[in-house]
Amino acid sequence: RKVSLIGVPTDVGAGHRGASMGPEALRVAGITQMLESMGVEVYDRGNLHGPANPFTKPVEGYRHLNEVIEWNQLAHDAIYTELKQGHMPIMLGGDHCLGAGSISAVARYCREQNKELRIIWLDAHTDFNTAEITPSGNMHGMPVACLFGHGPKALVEMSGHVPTLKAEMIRQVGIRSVDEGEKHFIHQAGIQVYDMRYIDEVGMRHTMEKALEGLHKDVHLHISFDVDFLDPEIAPGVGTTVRGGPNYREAQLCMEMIADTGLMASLDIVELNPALDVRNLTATIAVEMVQSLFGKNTLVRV
Ligand code: DIR
Ligand code: MN
Ligand code: MN
Ligand code: MN
Repeated sequence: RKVSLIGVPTDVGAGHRGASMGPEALRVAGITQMLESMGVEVYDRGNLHGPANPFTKPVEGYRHLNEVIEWNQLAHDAIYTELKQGHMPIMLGGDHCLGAGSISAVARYCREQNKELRIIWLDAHTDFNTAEITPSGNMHGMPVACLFGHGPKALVEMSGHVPTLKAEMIRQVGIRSVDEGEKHFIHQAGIQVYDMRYIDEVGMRHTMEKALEGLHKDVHLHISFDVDFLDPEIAPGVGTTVRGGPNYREAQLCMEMIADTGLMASLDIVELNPALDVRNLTATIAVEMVQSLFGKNTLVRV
């Protein structure tokens, strides 16, 4: 397997500074060495270069709109290039606004290849805000809405096909913070959300069985891993912690069940914020989660 690492060092979509240091923290935590130990051929493409964070207030519901668009276009282009070469792209974010560009590239590729697309969105948040309903103006809370056709034209149209996603293409897991307007909007859109209450009641195993239902060999499985999916007790290094997330074992099981499908074809790791981390613990745990996504098992699997 050939994997390309693409660092996208920006925090223009977030409310806190620091996610721009995420790519290097993941490298320091040994992501390349870990992947190599799993038998993967790793091509680290280094970091993309885009506009600085002006750290200004939102304008008409969007903070840093132009910078967000520019970074997303860069991410889109880089990820699409890797997919065309037959490499599995791993985007090292960067805040989650980049999900719009990244998934636009994946959707564009899938359309060309006649592949079915399935996204597993691991997050404490649904990221389904728009300029009209956002409480913050932070665009890391908006990528899913953009992919469903609601948002700035440049992002909504980035995949070359509007809307980029339909409800049947995405499952959200680990959700425990949804803003008031977002709640109604996500319901309207018909997205399948496995929130923490669901996970509490039926367990991670059944949750992932449901989320991964209906896959087959012509599916491109994309994982959008917002590190704030994890409980803050094990992952403090994120801008927007929400208590009550999956613990270490639950998160590992989630990743292992994704690995068992053998279908993961692209991955985003976003929202890691080294400025808020403790001795790179969160980056280290994120790398351990990715190791499970690549099929690490305790025992020989028969
Ligand atoms: C919140 C936070 N829903 C917002 N969103 C985050 O500002 O839109 N998403 N942190 O990852
Ligand atoms: Mn997110
Ligand atoms: Mn989140
Ligand atoms: Mn966030």
